[in-house]
Amino acid sequence: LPNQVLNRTSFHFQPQRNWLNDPNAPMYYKGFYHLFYQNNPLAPEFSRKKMIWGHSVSQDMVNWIQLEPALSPSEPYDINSCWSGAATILPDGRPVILYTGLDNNNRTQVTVVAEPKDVSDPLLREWVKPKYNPVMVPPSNVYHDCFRDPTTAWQGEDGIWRVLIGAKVKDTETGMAILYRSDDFVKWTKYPVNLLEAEETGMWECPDFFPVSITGKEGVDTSVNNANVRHVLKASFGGNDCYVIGKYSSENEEFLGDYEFTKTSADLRYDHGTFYASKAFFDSVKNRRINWGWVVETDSKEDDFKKGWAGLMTLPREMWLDTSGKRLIQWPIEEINHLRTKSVKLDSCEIKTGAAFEISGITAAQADVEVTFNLPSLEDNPEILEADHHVDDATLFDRDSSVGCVYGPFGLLALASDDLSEQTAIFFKVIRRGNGYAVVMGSNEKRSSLRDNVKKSSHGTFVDINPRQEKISLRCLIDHSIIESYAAGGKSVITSRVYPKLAIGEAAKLYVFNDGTRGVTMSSLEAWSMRNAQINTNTTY
Ligand code: DQQ
Repeated sequence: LPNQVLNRTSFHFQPQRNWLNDPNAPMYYKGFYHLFYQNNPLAPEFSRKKMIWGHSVSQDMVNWIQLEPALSPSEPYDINSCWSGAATILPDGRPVILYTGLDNNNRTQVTVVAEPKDVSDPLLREWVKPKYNPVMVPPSNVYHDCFRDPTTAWQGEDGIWRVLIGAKVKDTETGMAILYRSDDFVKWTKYPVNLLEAEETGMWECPDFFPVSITGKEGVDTSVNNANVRHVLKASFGGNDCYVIGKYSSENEEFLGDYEFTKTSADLRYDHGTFYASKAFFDSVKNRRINWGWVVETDSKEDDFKKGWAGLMTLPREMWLDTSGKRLIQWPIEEINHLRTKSVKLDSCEIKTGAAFEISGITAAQADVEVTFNLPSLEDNPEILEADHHVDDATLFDRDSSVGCVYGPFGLLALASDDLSEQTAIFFKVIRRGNGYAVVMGSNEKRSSLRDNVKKSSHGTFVDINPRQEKISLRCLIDHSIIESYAAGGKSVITSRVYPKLAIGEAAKLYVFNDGTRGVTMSSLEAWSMRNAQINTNTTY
């Protein structure tokens, strides 16, 4: 088998063949979870001519059955593609989709309603487009190709429906979420004031808007608004999914964010790696909010044609507000743990400076790893690297630029070959900042593959914990060519897409390493082999 084929994942959502991008309209309906997605069914590349909605169903969000496409171009208003959108469950339980049609007039982006043909079918196999479509067209201050991606709609206390559309103001770089309102889900009127906008951020794609509880992990349905919730507005721009937490009032039609988008690393991000165009939904079965994100390939188009497929979803992530109220926490849904099989467990031990020791006994190419570290003697040490204006983010977040800094880089080497010529380091560094210490997390792809023509980035971020008081925890889900890394119980997340040439199948290894000049304590490590999930293998049509 060509190496590229061996990079296929075993428990991440993807179609059997060809192209996937954005998740669309995730929902739960009559016993099934539904996931729709942007799909070119004819080739492993984005189609500039015709994109459709792929559709799969599942009872656990781990194993999936592929159904026939849900939406395909058929009408003058969507003849050139069915782009992203979302589902809303109406008060009587019927689901309805709002999506982006690319019309027959210069591919103008319009908003289209689709309804299930038969609401008694739990699989929702057939969707119809009512005669009154399209229901929204770009307003005069927006170009025809900057108006798309309707959110899940919500009802205010007045019973009126609201929805957001991602857009950009003509001839500027001001991105915005335009608010539309409707009494009947048919006739939609633009509200004169945007729910949110920000200069210099460019086109906002795939906005999302939902409440989060301030009292616990439980999710809340999209129309809920009271003193116990705050709201999250997410927009995809500049290659990242950025979010603002704030207070929303439907009465004043106002969202007061705690800060503003800047299109810099100051923005809060769902994920600091390869991740885009995510979409969240409320799971009424387990009372939780779940987010799906798209992970693009970072190899070449030629490689994608050799593989015959391109694009995956992250694992579905439960999302809730951190007790600080300052950020969201994300964690793979508990159902993923059912794939755990053979495990290894290590007792607390010291990871000496320069060490790299192998964690054997599991399938390292397909694994779930949980590890915690602590720094026994983190005293006031002037030798510890200081984050001042001399150290920019690129240096700070790069593994190699600080080999030998006192604490770190230490962490895991995933998808590594036995000679370590291939390895993806997921690591921490502890640095001095202000009067205290800060923890940096990174995922370094520079040595991830001996192959050329694949992108090898260094991703990084700060982790919001105090290393003097808290252990530094990391969970990595490794699946052949993707590594999802969750630090501090999901406070910071980095997804890496890597394409090893040697570290494939049985030859892939996992190591714990420490390149700092001081030892660190690994207080616990548990790792599991992961079973294959059944993902879209049995097509029913
Ligand atoms: N992808 C869709 C658009 C959306 C973009 C087209 C984001 O609707 O804005 O496939 O990745």
